Amino acid sequence: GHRDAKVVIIGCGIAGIAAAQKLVKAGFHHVRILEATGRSGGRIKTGRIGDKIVEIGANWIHGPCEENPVFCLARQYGLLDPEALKPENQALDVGGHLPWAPRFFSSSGRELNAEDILPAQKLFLELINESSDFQSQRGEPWPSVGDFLRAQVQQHAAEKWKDVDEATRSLRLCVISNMLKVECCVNGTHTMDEVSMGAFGVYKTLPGLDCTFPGGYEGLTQNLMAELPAGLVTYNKPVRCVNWTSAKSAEPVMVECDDGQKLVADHVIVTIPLGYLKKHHSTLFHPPLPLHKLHSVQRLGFGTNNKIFVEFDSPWWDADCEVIFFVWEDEDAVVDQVPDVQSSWIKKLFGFTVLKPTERYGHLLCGWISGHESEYMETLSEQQVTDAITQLIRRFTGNPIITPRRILRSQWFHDPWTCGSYSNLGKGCSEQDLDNLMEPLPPKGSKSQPLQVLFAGEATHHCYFSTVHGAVLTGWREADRLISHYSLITPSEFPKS
Ligand code: 6YU
Repeated sequence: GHRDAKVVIIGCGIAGIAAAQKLVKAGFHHVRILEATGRSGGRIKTGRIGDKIVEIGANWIHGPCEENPVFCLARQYGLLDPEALKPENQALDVGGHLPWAPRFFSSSGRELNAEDILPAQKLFLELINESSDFQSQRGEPWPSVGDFLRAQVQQHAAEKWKDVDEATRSLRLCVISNMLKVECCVNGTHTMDEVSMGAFGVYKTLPGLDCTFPGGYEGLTQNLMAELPAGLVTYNKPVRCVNWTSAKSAEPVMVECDDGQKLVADHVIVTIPLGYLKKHHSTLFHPPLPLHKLHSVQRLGFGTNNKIFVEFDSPWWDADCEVIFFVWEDEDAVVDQVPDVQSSWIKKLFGFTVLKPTERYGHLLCGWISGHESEYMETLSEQQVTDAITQLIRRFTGNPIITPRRILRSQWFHDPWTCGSYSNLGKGCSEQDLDNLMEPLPPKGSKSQPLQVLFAGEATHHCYFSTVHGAVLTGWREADRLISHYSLITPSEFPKS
């Protein structure tokens, strides 16, 4: 029965924690989590710059509303600001876009006039929405979102902006390049040229104005962990191989750890990030993954998005400013990649969000950078990154004396247990790939023991992939899969509550 079933969960990120919570509540007595690192939370990772709390990983609750499990848990644990709990806040639907009043600075060291660039912002937003709607149409008329956007923008500029003076038209195109870089960060991709057009609308947003955890996102994982039995998680225990069987036998799964320890289990829930699976699938599973599953692991995208926190003694931006964009005046070709990563990686950084409120964060900005440029940034020393950021800000503001006090950056690509930031639907992907990824082993139709290996984690959610709420729901989904499996065979054994 389910009480005796041995369940091993690999990974103590939010998906693994959510799965454990649900199984334990349902009366499973032999649940354990094996975690490679010395901490829980995975890509939920709260850090400090000086005495200020910052998020190295997940930042917002995307779409805080009743349907969002992260919002409901955070509210239950008392982790949110009163503002975020207001019904008005939950009702606001911005369709996943950042509802901020932006400031634009250009590479020639001047602040740009909002009216000059408003048409570019409007056009870009329209085209992004159109990209999402393509899902409902048949076929894939454009190879990627990037190809679509570039073609549409260039056509629009030639037809609708032909009477606009040359300098303004060029500037608008440069603004669009900047917005493409923002979109790369949102999607966790190197370039929008790698994001599937046909599948862009698969990702769904929830209503509610995105909010943050004033005491840190880790409050969520800590509260959930506190409800689990002590000793359920074994830390510093990387799993090397999951031995399952496709043969007709009742043999349980054998999990082999890096330190040589071997554990048997009836069921293993794998919550390992897609980035790690891409790199290590051939050694992680024995026998190897079935081909359809392997191909989906390879096809689905997993990109890098990093943050660079920059602290100042005094602000060089206005008190009401929430986001600062940097527009390169040589980028009117509608581009989201730099010509040479080593010499110009910094051009990929789209700008900064301002951490608010000032009483809590002081004068702290968060820079965002995605893609190969971001992966290269990770290899540089903190001093090299500081120098590049300082030069960039001085150039764009025209103020030659601005000097950061200190910086702190994330390095998700070189994190050996994550190998990037989050998943996206790459070129040629469809919902079928997400279905393949979440399908348990052995695959349907097999005669061997069912539900040996189950798959949860951010990248396995069919419409909320790349988010914390998506990850929570996948942990619960796989726990439910086991719960209903056992309730079908031994319904009387379940607690009545
Ligand atoms: C969100 C946000 N957010 C910014 C940045 C990042 C992410 N996300 P985990 O990795 O947590 O756990 C796996 C564990 O497994 C881990 O502990 C490993 O150590 C362990 N492990 C690995 N290998 C192992 C082995 N061999 N043996 C044992 N253990 C092993 N999400 O809701 N709001 O603001 C952001 C952001 C920089 C890096 C984010 C955000 C993503 C979440 O962090 C992430 O999904 C979950 O934490 C994953 O949990 P998990 O348990 O699955 O894995 C149109 C369209 C667009 C589509 N995208 C739009 C949405 C935008 C996404 N937003 C992201 C934005 C930010 C800023």
